[in-house]
Amino acid sequence: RAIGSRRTLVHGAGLLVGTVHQEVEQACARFGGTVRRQEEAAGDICDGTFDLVLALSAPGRSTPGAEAVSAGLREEDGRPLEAIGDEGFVLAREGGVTVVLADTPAGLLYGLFQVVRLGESAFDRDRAAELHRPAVRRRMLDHWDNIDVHPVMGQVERGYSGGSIFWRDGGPRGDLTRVRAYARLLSASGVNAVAVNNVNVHATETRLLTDRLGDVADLAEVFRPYGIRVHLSVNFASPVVLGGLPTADPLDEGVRAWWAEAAGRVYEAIPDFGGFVVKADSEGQPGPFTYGRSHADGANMLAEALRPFDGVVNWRAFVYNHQQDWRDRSTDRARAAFDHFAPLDGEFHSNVIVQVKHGPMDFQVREPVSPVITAMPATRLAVEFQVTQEYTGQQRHVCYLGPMWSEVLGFRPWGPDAATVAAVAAGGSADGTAGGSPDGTGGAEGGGLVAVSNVGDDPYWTGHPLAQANLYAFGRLAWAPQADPLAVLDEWIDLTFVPLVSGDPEPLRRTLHAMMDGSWHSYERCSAPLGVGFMVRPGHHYGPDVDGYEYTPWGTYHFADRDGVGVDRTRASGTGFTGQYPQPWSEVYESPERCPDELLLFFHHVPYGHVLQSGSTVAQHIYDTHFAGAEEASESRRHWEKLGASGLVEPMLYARVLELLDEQVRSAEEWRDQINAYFHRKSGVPDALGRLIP
Ligand code: GCW
Repeated sequence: RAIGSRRTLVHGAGLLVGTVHQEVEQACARFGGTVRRQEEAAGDICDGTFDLVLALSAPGRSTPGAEAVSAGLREEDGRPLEAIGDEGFVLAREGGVTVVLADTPAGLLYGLFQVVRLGESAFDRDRAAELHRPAVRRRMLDHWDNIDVHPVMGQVERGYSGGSIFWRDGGPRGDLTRVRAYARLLSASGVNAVAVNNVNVHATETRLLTDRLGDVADLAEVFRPYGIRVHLSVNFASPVVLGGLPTADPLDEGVRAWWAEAAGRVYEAIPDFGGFVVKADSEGQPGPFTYGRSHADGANMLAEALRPFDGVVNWRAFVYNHQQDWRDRSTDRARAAFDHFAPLDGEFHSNVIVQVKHGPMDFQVREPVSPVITAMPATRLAVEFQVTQEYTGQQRHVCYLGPMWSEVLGFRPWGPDAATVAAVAAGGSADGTAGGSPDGTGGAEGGGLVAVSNVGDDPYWTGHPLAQANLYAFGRLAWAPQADPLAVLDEWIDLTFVPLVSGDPEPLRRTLHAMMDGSWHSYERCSAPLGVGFMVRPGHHYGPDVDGYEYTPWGTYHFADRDGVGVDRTRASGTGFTGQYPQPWSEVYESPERCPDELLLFFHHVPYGHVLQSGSTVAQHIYDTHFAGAEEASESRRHWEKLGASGLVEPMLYARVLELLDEQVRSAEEWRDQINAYFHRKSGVPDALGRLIP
């Protein structure tokens, strides 16, 4: 409404400027304002004819009034601002006009969305001028969507929001209206790249590279006006599977020529194609190991095919032995990514991005930061998060993940005065933070942030309506990793709910904060304790099964016995994983006294009576947190019920969330009873408060 009720000028040429114009036009159609489009500069843009001016100031072309807008702004180091930069924008008040100025059309679009976020306050008389730039250049969502419905994984692997929004019945969805709305949603949150198919590339999906390429081009067409580039997950064995070659050996000339030609065809169909995503030699996917080649050989071969077109390869570091002998205590899955990739630092081409999961295991509710992030200063690294809640409640539990990602992004793996994880992902980014090395300088260009999407064809997009906040938070934190995740949540509440509420939105805002602010910690209290991870039902990964993975080949163990629990990953007596960290963390994690409580069982096997830094013992901590976790689920449900009585939320939405909260309460009690009973029986330690443990 803030925009749609005003007089707006959109100034500049190009596809994305057209999108800005269209957005404003649609808002005006609803709220009675006016919009004018001007391709070339004419007259002073701040002369008062308009309330809002969105102007492109391409270098070499002067926009009257533009100098005044950016004149007062300086770079962080005090120099006068010379360029706003790709995707950035200036937001200022000048002569009673709100002005958004950008060097590129994408910047203008992001500026428009910022005005939408601010609402009326974008028109406050004495707003100071602000410069906005994304900290991270590539902000990408990966879809684990299959075209066909997979017999075990369904259509969307680890998807909890219905079917794919891209694919249906073995082909593309004819109607891409929803994809268009999705593109708009992503762009408004700051995302600028999307991979449209699962990293486990099955038979039909392999063909997206060749005879089904047109389907990808159709999607790219829809994403393009929102500044989003499309990427494709490819099958490393494509030359064999699609090309009929006898080998997919990355050093084979025929194979290299095949990929070069395939890449050429992709760019003919999609000139702004982003690049390939590859899961190789992982969980059964083909890869260079088959031919005795390294992951650098494999990634570089694809990088060379993409190089003439400026494409990138997102090569995943999620490589480990999933057929491990559980009796062998020396193999440690946590070590695998580092062991495979750290020795290859410096060998990857500059258009290879090594994509590292944020933790060394697999998107658990609590993990330390992956040491790979510290180990490859000469490699472009991307850090990967999981928006889809595979291990964090599967969009049946409320679990706002913004605080977790924010903690990871702000973590300083080289100690308190050194670079953050965000700086590594950002690299030599627009805001001047360079990562990849302890002092935050001199590292390779950053590879960005990537997350697995939680979106499907569900009417609420994300299954659980409140899980939308995670999608939004990923985009916003990728743009500004230092942002306060609770302020981001507040933005999401404002944009999503407040427009629907007639009357005072405060009770709604308070309720959602009460339910969501601490929900990540609450889920942590419900599930596997003290960083030990897993304890989920094998296969689908929902609900408790303490020993579900204990005697399996997957490498995810807790080693609980009658005396204690946890994985000894020390150098002194365990797998030596702590040695993959630089100082000070290699020392901190090595010591059971100094290791943070929440990661104790990730790094140490300790007796049940071990006293935590909190003063509690391991056994008592397990009981207390699980009683608390279940109670918090009930409390969350009570908050929502109260809101229902107030009539502030629409009945369908209210009912959907209530139904999910019923399940959350049931599931949290199941976790409480199984985890507590298991450790009570194993340890024989009584609960200090004498509560009933089944
Ligand atoms: O977390 C695991 C999931 C797999 C997934 C894999 C990966 C796409 O259980 O379903 O496969 O990670 O990240 O490749």
